[in-house]
Amino acid sequence: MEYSEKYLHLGEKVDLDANVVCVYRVRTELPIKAAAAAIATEQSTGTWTNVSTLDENIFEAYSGKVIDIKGDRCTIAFPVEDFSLDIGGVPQIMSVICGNLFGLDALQGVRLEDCHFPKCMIREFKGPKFGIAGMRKILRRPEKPLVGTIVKPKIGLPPRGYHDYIYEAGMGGLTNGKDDETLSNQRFCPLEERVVAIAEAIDEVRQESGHRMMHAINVTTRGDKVLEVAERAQELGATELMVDVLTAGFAAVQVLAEDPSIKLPVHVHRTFHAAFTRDPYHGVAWNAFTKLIRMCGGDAVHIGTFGVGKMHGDAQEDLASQRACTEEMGGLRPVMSVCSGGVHPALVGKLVEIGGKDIQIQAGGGVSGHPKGVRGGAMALTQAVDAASAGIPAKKYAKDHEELRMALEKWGSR
Ligand code: RUB
Repeated sequence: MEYSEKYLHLGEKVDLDANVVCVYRVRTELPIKAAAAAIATEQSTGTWTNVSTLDENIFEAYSGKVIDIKGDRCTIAFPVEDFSLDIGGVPQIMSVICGNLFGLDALQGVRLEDCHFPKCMIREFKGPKFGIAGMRKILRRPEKPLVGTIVKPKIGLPPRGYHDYIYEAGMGGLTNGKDDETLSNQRFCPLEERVVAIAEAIDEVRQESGHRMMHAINVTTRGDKVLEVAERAQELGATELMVDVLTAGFAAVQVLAEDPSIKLPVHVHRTFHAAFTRDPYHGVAWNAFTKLIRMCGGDAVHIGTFGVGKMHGDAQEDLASQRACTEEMGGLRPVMSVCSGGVHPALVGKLVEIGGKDIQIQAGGGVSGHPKGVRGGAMALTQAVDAASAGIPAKKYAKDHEELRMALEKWGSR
C-alpha cells in the first residue's frame, strides 16, 4: 500500500467553518502518521495506490487533511465540498466520516471519537422542533428532570394493558411513558388500538388530576412507511413518537422532525448502538451520532446512565453525549438527554448529581417491579426525583415517603 505523505498537514490551522473535523482513535502496527494518512486517503480522494486520474486541483480541493496527531488519536479535516446534503444527507456524511475506514486491513482498530460540523452544514438541517424547552412546556415541568417509564413486559400486553399501565403511571406522577423498542404492531397489541388506549389513559389522568403526560409510540418501520404510520398515530391521539434510529436510519428521525404534518416530539431510541460503541478501540462514540441525531431533529435521545444502570456505559462518554445534546450547535435547539436502562429510585440521586436536571430519567422494571405495582413504582420514582431535585438524600426523603422507602428496601443495595 502506498500512503501519501501529502495527506499530512500537521499543525496547519483549519477553517472550522469550511471543514468537517473528525477525531479518530487508531490501533495499528503502522506508524501512526501512515495510519492517519490512510484514513484521510480512503475517505476522500484516494485509494490503496496512486491513481493517474487524481490531478493536483482535485487533490487540493477535496482531500482530507490530517491536521493533528496526539498519541493514538488523529484529527482529520474534510472540506465541506466533500459532502452532498440535498441528495445524500446523513447517509452520505456517514459514508465519509465513518465508512470504509473501519475495514482497512492495515488498522487493527479505529474509532470515531468526535466530530465537528461547520455552521454552513448545520444550517441545512432544521434540528429539533421541541427539544428540552418544548417538551418541558408541553408537560408544564419547567425545572425538574422528566420522569418516565418504559412499559413492561417488553412485549405481550394487550392495548388495555397499556391503558392501565399508563393510567397508573400518570396517577403516580410520571411525566413520560414509552413503548419498548421491540414493540411495533404485533397481533397481541395492534399499534392503532394501543395509541387509542394510551391516549384515553393520558386524558383520564389529566381530567382526574390535572397532571400532564406524554407517551412515545414506537413508529419504527421501513423508511417509505414511517411518515404514514406516524401520521396515523398522531391522528389517533399519540402525544409523542419514538424511532429506533439505528435500525430505521437517521432519515426516519429527520422526516418526522421536518415534515410539517407531524406536530409531536420525537423520542430517539438507540437499540443496536453497543455493537459499535462498546469497544473503546473500534467503532463510533455515541456523542458523534448524537450530533447527527440533533441535526436530524430528535427531541429526546438516549445517552446512557453514566455507568450506573444495567447497560454497559461510562460516565465520561455519556457526559460527552449529553454535551452534544446541549452545547451551542449552529443555533439548533438543545435536546433532552434520556437516561434509561436498569434505572430504579435508588439510582436517581446519582443520575441527577452527574447529569443535572435537564435529563429524562426513565425506568421499566424500576417502576413495574415495585412491591405496590405500577402506581407505587411511579410514586417512588417521582419521589426520588423530587428528593434529588431538592438536594435531599433519597434515604432521608424516604422516611416520610412510603413508596420510596419500599423501593429502596427492594433495590437500594444493588
Ligand atoms: C429499559 C430498557 C431500554 C434501555 C435502553 O428497561 O430496556 O430499552 O434503557 O438502553 P429497564 P440505552 O428500565 O427495565 O431496564 O438507553 O442505554 O440504549
